[in-house]
Amino acid sequence: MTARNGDERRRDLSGQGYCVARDVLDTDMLRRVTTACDAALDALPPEHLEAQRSTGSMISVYEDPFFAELVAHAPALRALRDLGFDRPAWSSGFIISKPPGGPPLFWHQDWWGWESAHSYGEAPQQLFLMYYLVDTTPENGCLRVVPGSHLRRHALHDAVPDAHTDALRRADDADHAAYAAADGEVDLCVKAGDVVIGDSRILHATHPNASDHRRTVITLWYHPLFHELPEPMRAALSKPNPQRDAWPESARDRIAALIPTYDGDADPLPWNRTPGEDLRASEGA
Ligand SMILES: O=C(O)CCC(=O)C(=O)O
Repeated sequence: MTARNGDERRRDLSGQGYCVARDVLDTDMLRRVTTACDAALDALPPEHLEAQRSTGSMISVYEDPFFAELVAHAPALRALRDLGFDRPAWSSGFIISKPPGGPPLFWHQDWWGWESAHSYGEAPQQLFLMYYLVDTTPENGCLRVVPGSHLRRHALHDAVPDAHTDALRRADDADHAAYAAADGEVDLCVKAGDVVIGDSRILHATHPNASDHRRTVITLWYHPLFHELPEPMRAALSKPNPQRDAWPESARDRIAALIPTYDGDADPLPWNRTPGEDLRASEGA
């Protein structure tokens, strides 16, 4: 994929649901992030990977305050600013590592706010920043996406209404539609240190990892227009966070400007990860 300028990336994100910012991690930061991830992965009990065979590991970045540095990484915040988002908030993140021989990740989307009419409009509620620590290819488990599926219904929305089930995580049935080729899918191969920025509503999956090496990604969840979100959504995102509170002060200070806060009295939006009928197949359909 050739490098895209800021305007093109903005158009890619709103129309296709994703864009790529190049070289967001320099060699030193890439090495430090890889060291932190490898330490967390090497400490995992085997049961963890068995329960998450399709995903690979699922380790919260709150487990290591080092990741505050990545959350507040200036080049990443610049990439968001270039997209028009200069007041992002950040809520969570995970180290997701597909071991050699790992099966494909199931098709899914990650947004949980489908109870709100806001989730059916163009503005993004939540973005992922996915940092791959090795160059990705279809052979080692690169990301697959269905462009435009953040705004338009796709057959997968009905075939796999909520993919986050234990059976799909374990990859019990390799022939399930959740792992199959999908209409309109594209491979998203990137270089180590690039970041894929995507709308949390986009349908995405991965290829299996047929290489001899770990394929690790860190997914961080930002809310690019937090201050414009409906109050119940802001209330849900601003709930107390004991894991974050347990970070040392230096780590909390680093991310202080990114902490979602809401001081109104709206009830938090209920969690619903299944898009309703208002997600239409195409405009006017
Ligand atoms: O493992 C990957 O490449 C994708 C991870 C993913 O789907 C996610 O973080 O939502």
